[in-house]
Amino acid sequence: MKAIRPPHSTIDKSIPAGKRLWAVIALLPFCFWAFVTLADFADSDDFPVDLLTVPIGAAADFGESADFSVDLRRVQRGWGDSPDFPVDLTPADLAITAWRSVLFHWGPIGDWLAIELDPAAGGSSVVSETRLDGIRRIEVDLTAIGDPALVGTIEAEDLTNGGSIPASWQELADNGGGSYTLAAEWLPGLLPDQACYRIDLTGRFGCPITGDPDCLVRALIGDTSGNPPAPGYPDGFTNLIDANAVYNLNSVVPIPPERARFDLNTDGVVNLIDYNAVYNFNGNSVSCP
Ligand SMILES: [Ca+2]
Ligand SMILES: [Ca+2]
Ligand SMILES: [Ca+2]
Repeated sequence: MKAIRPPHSTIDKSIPAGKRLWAVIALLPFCFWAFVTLADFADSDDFPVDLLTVPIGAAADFGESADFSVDLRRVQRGWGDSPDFPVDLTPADLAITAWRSVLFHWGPIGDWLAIELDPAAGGSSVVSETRLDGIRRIEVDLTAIGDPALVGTIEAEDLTNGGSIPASWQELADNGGGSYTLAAEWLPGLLPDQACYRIDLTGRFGCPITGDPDCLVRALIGDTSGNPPAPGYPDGFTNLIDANAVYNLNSVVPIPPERARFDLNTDGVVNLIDYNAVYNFNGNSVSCP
């Protein structure tokens, strides 16, 4: 049998207006007590953590450049959240994802082309910067920037002749999407040929770094042979094997980006000019540790 419910008008009339008013008045002290208690709780020194200092390294994620504090009483939480709500202030990992030596190629290229470096390589497998301009610009890809104020001046440690050469200019660029590039440039002649250099980012950025924080790069014009990452490239010697490798690419126009190392004079074309350039440096060599 279907239940018979009284119409709304019947319910409304069951509580006289006078009683409803008294009920509201009776609740007012409780509402006031609840308001004062909640406000006091929010300002209480007993609140588990009022201020939390964020360490260097996390700061950059918040657009700050050094330590700063977060007033947790101002952190919003939604209805239904636990009072012990978590606030995750763990700094984003800073991972190094790529190292490269970069030069501008003219003519049909008209762009920067990279020789990809291998930060894990040592000895004969250290990648060579083969082009006539030598090592001028090193780029490092990062997934975060930590505290940019702590990066300091990038240096190239000369493992062949001793000493460290500070970069002439550097920048930290935001590529968007959590991708950043640190670029360091040296003026012509500061990093001579036939030398092995080490660039070390250990301890920079003020936060832990994953990936390989240091990279060796060999300055050896003409050491083009091989097909990286296949064994035999490079070998630390500029000789006729390297010259022939260039000759085999004669008249490749424009050069594919991955073959930038064969375009010694960076004119965007591999031809006999590049072949002769390698030939002129025949017999040069340098070893890396
Ligand atoms: Ca390394
Ligand atoms: Ca070689
Ligand atoms: Ca060329």
